Amino acid sequence: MSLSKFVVAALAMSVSLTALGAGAHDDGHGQGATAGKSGKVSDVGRTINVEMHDNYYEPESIQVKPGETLRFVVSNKGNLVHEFNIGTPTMHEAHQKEMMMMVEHGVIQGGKLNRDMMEMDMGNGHSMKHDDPNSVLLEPGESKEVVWTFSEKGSIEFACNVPGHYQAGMYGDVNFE
Ligand SMILES: [Cu+2]
Repeated sequence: MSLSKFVVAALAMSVSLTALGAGAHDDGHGQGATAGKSGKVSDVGRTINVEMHDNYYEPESIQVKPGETLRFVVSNKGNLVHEFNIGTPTMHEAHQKEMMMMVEHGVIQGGKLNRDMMEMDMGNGHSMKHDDPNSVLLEPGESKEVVWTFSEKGSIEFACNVPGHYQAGMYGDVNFE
């Protein structure tokens, strides 16, 4: 599909998406079931500052207790768009396909994000909004918070699913005490 056709289709679809409301995507329960859930600010016990560089995180791993709620203050110190996403390896793999689409549609362009386009629907009921509670997607110089309650012990990583970044080593382990 050409870009102009995509835009027209996306505009048409966004009307119906708005009518449905964003509720279906807000809670993230479906995919967050094994990684934890969106946390309450009042439950935050610790704050962890995470720096994103090209292409690695600082710190490279974190230590948590099962059920602990953390506030992550995530800053992009690199020159490229980066993501901080908490999930299982399977979740990250699935998300990498979505991120590939975002690059193909010009939503992610190296160091820039097209936020207008992120509002649009891709034609399959998903938007490229990227507003799941377990992740933030940031341009260079941006900073945002994620408040997350971890579940029981599991195989959980924080990762950047911008195409090529995970493969370049941009992920870190969540180690349970
Ligand atoms: Cu990245």
